[in-house]
Amino acid sequence: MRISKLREKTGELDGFIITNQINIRWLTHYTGDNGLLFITKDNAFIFTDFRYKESSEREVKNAEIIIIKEGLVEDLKSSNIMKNLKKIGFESEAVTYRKFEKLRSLFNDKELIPLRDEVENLRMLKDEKEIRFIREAQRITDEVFRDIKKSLHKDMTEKDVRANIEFLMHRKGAEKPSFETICASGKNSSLPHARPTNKKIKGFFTIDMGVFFNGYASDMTRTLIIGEPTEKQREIYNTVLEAQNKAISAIKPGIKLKDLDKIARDVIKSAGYAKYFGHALGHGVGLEIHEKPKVSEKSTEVATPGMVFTIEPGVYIPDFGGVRIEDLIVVKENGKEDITHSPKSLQEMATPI
Ligand SMILES: [Mn+2]
Repeated sequence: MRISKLREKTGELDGFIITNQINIRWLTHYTGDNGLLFITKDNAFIFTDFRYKESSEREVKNAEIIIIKEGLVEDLKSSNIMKNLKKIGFESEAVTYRKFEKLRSLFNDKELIPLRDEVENLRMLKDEKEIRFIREAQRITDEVFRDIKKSLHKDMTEKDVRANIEFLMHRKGAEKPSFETICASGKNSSLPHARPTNKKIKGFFTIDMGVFFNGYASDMTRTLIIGEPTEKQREIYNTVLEAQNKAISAIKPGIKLKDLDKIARDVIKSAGYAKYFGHALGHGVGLEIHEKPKVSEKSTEVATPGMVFTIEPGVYIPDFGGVRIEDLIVVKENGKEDITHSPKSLQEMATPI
């Protein structure tokens, strides 16, 4: 059970206040957006308001639901659950300064201990069910991409394509996009996080998209080449693809994530494009679109079965255009599984319209 795993990690505490709503969801399946989870050595309590009374009673099996009268922290105090407890942890990144002051004044007889990433570190390793949801989110994403690629024509703008993508996401059973869909073509494609414009699609055309399914995200990028690819476009495209393929091939339990970043970066460097690849190689994906582990030069983690992360090298040349190719990888006991099935060879991305 997830809560017991957290207790094992934080054994010195008498209680732990969880206020990051995603962490509360992961620990208890509670999906409301106003809640406080308090975990003791033997019990767990969710403080929430009337709006989530019925839904939380349906969702949560491993914590007692307490409907608040005054406020999350005030009711935690008046519940007296904390009465004989001394060492209380809280999530330093999920408590505003104002809330912290309230905690400090209401619980001035306790030792309040700021903690970081305790739940996020556990969330890095997905169980079978979580991987199923991510795989399903990616399956929908692959289907959307397949249909979109067939539907492109020369009079479409970036915004037209974005609208069609998001329509299809919903039609195919997604909850919603997992982030703002990127459709960036021509010179716009040199901006890693470009916003879609009213310009007609041409040149490199980067589509970065994903959906939520049962709360879990997918994330994929493909770069199409509208019209006949030029020599320079071919060279850049194949460099990024080679960087991605090499990094993915190297994934297996035990490899350092920073080594994966280096493998991809070295390919791009030897092709002379090092300064045009300015972001990390990848990031974890789960209940959040960006979560631990980061796959970068600074990563400290090693690939471990159950991790799910992206591999997304890119080359972005200002005033020319850019290419990014992104797949979603699950680390497995015997290696890895690339759960992205959309094509990505240069031939298949060249789109004469
Ligand atoms: Mn990504």
